[in-house]
Amino acid sequence: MSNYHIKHLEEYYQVYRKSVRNPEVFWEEIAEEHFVWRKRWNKVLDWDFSKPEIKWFEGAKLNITENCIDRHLRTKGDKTAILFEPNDPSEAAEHITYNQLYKRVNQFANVLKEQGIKKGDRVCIYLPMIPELAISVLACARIGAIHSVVFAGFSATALATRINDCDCKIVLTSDGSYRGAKTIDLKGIVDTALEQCPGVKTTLVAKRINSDISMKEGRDKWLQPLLDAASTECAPEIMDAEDPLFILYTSGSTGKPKGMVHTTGGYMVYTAYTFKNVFQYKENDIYWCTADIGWITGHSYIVYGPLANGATTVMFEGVPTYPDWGRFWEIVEKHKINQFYTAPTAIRALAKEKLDFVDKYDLSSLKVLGTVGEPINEEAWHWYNDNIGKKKSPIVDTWWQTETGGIMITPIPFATPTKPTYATLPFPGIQPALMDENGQEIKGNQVDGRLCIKFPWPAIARTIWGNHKRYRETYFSTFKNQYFTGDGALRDEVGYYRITGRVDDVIIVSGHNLGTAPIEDAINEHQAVAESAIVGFPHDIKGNALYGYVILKETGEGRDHDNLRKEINQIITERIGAIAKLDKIQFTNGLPKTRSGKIMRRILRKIACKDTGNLGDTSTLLNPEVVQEIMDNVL
Ligand code: 7RM
Repeated sequence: MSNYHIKHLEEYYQVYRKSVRNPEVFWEEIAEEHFVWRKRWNKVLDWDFSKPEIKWFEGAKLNITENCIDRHLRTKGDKTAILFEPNDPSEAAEHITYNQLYKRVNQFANVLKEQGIKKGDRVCIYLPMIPELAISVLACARIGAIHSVVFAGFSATALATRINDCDCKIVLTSDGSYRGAKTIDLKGIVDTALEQCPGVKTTLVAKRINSDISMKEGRDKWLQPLLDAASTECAPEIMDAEDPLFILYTSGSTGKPKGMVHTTGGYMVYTAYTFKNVFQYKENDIYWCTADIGWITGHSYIVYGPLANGATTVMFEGVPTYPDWGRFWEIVEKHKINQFYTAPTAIRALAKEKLDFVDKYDLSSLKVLGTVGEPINEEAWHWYNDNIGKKKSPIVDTWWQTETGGIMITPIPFATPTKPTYATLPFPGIQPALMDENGQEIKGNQVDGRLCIKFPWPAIARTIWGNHKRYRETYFSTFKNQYFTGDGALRDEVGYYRITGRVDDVIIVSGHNLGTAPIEDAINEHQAVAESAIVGFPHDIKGNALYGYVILKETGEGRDHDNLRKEINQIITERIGAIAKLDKIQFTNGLPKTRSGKIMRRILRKIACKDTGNLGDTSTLLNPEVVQEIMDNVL
């Protein structure tokens, strides 16, 4: 018998030991007992981190939507699969049952087929948090097309880069979206993006805000009439376990975004198993993850993990501030939410507001609270624990990444005693290692180092789309035979992990990963800018905010600095998105550089953080005099 559902600490340790002693037997039992396969695998695991090559359940055949939908119909066809809560609280929530989801996914799948989409084709999805988003994701999976969801807050340029990188044939979008009191012209953004995307022949447009948009003859088609005409039956495409399921882009510290490729069988097993245990989901529970499906958290823990367990998963279209700061808690009361999963940045923002916004609502349905996306500070942890969980709902601080596909280090609620700011223990099957600068593993407890994973798990991304070399170099070459996460961590006296943050040039702002290089590239496009460098500095709500040091060309001299700041942020918004805007921009005559010409970000970071007591080793600096100038003018 597999230990699909872990209920207490001793059981966790038993299961964990088994997962390390014999990973193949461990994962095989879970895969066998809890999923439907059209054909069994020949081999559970084949791997080599030096190539790197990782294959789980090789030879197995399946369709993930059969596991997420079809198999539940007999026993829970009338259960709500997706509970859609609109932006406007006065608009009725929509309960989509498993029976209805089956029909709507099949219709959408048939529409995609009619548009010429086949197994292996890439489909770009640029939709707001409306049911069509989840349904189109599943429709792609139904026919074996590879979905590439692009978060609908990204700009036209960012969208075009992602469309072109993986040669999407089609874009699924909407006439617009609601975001609190605002509407956003998504279709206009798509139109701009597609000027640079010759490969896209078709767009399907969902109606959401009923705006008057222009439709390009021969390319743009309204979605609804096509759906209405389509059959509600669509046989699932039978996929190999290692066939790609989706591509999802994540920022790197350099270069363009990386299209992480996730495959079918292992991803399904891992996201389902983690969902069940991390949220202790029981039949009839209502589960809500506030993320957007445009991020990995939404893929794994709004769509695939919950649906593979036959759960009810809430999709929220709006924002935490609309119509007021009580919206999250109003929804918790209204739908009697049992598991609530959000990000530290949201918690910090909510904690700044009056407690009245919380206390007005009955939160007694809550059983488990989750957080993800960045380290949660002690203060936010206690606010969440005291005011939302009323000290009775365990907080699961879940550490994981786009690349890991699923939750890696986390408490198991009611089993693992929690500790503020600690993600605690590795999930079964996960073998973390802390490494020192010389590439040696640091054993024992009360130590800190760079966080690596020694052994594959079923949901690890298999490659970067079109660039396997970059995959190897980014994740498998810093430490021999280890997957390197890019994070630093410490391990306390009982073996609990605390993630301390990125050790590379990725900055996490409000839970969004931002690489410094693409932002600097955008700034440098301004005709008055000669050079720039970005660092993070602590911010009450966002966790980190961005600080930019900018050197102007002669053409920029004497210009109005405030105006330049606006223009720089405007370029960033156009090239990347508003999430990458700089909070502070300091104009300077130079940047501290090493002799080999590398900007010493370490120093810039300390200055931006007002932590200049000890700047560390500056002996390799080519131009030490600029440091003082920068310090004198810090914002
Ligand atoms: C799921 C997600 C990944 C990066 C990761 C960390 C940071 C995520 C936590 C966290 C501390 C956490 N995917 N991170 N969760 N840091 N505690 N519980 O966020 O690809 O967008 O980001 O986020 O630095 O490497 S992601």
